[in-house]
Amino acid sequence: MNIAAKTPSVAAEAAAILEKLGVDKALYTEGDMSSYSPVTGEKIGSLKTVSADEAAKKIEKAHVAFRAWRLVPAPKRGELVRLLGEELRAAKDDLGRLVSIEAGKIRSEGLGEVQEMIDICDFAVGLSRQLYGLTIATERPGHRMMETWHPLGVVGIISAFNFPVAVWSWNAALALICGDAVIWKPSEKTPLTALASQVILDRALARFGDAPEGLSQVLIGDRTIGEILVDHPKVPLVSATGSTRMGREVGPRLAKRFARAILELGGNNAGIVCPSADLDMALRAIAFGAMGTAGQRCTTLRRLFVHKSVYDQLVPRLKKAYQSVSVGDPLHSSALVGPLIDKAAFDNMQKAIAEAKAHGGSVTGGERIDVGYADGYYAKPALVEMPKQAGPVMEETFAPILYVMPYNDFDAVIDEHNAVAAGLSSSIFTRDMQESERFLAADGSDCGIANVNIGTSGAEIGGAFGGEKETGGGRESGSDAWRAYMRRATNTVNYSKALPLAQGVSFDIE
Ligand code: UN1
Repeated sequence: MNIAAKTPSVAAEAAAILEKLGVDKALYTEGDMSSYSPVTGEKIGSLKTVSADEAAKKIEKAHVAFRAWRLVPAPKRGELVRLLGEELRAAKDDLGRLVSIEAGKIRSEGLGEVQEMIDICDFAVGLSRQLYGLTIATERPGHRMMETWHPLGVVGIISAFNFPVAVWSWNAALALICGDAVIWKPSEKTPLTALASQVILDRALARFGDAPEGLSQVLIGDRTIGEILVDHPKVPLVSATGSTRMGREVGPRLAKRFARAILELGGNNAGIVCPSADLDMALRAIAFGAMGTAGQRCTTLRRLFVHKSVYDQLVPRLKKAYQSVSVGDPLHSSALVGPLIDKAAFDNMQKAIAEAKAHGGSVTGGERIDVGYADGYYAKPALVEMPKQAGPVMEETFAPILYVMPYNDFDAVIDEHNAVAAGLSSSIFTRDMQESERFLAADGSDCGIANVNIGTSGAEIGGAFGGEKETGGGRESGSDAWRAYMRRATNTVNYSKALPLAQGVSFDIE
């Protein structure tokens, strides 16, 4: 079922939301950088960009803010993030709607993204009283050894269009409780949600009272502005989300000046459906993982290995789900699949499908859907049955294409699962604990996220988020990801009256 749109003028709605949230109108009406809604293709903003000089000045200002903020006790810094969580709760509907307008997410996913922001705020508030260091046994009498975690500096955040605000909040909430200042370069495709998030944080800052000015700032601009952030000596950590190609440029530049990187790059995530799998459950998880967010999550399911014994039971049902899934305007319909971000994304999808056909693939779906907007790029999600893993299956195409392949042997399928360059998320559907445990073991999935009987996408914020190999190796969000935002000092204190040296070394001067 394809759902036609009724109401246009997304631009007017975006402007109304921005005004309600309190974003300065000049910032998005008087500039020279255009932003568009993927829902209709309409222009929704003319953004003021920063010059290279202004960007550098903002970074200097953030550094001054950091020097003050690092002295505020961590639980008090947590209070700011608690207020941010409150403000986000109050703004959830508006910001969620703006995410839908600017990134094309369906309503529940737009709201889900803001919920993810609220969740990380709650997590960070608790963490603000738990920035623990260890006390370590020393080999010397009358000594104490311990670790202290100190604020790091200005944290640069480069985010992608597909999670335009949640990924910022994972980084910002942690950085702020860790005593850091943050500077954010959002995707050029989603600058309005960034401006909105900044005013929401500004409201929390106003309520907080005496936080230093410039603690959180946004840099609107193109990649040259991102480069200033990456190269600036007063930015000791850059957390960048985007393509592996972007990471290949950012990583070495940061390494050159010994800055830290948290890189969250491509994913080519796979699932394995074993003979004992609950197929009803697998079907639902696969459908959300592969078609949800129009296939535009880093964690989207892109490869599916199905055991030969259940292939003919599962794959026809999956095809039916692909044929019947509703694709449409996410703002004015209840469609489950919204638009691709732009024409380039649609063209890439078509290119991958053509390559898959050339490699023997048999395609269900994939065609453009007319929802009534010439400049909106809607596509039916594609399910491609492949004889084997080859050609485009080895690459991440940021679109709803699921490659399905049969398998016979469990050891061999684990090897195939791990044969791609990326290593973000993975899942197995089985009721056989030997298979599930093997998948999670050292010789199982090589990804940063490995799941059993749930899909590859939709991770909770409480776990560390990120992946291996060409995914970049960074970890954000939950668990102990906070450590990347602080510097560790090892302290040894001598409270004795002697000076024993470690390793029994003697060095007796006269
Ligand atoms: C991303 O696509 O960059 O696990 C992040 C998920 C979301 C985050 C995805 N919580 O799908």
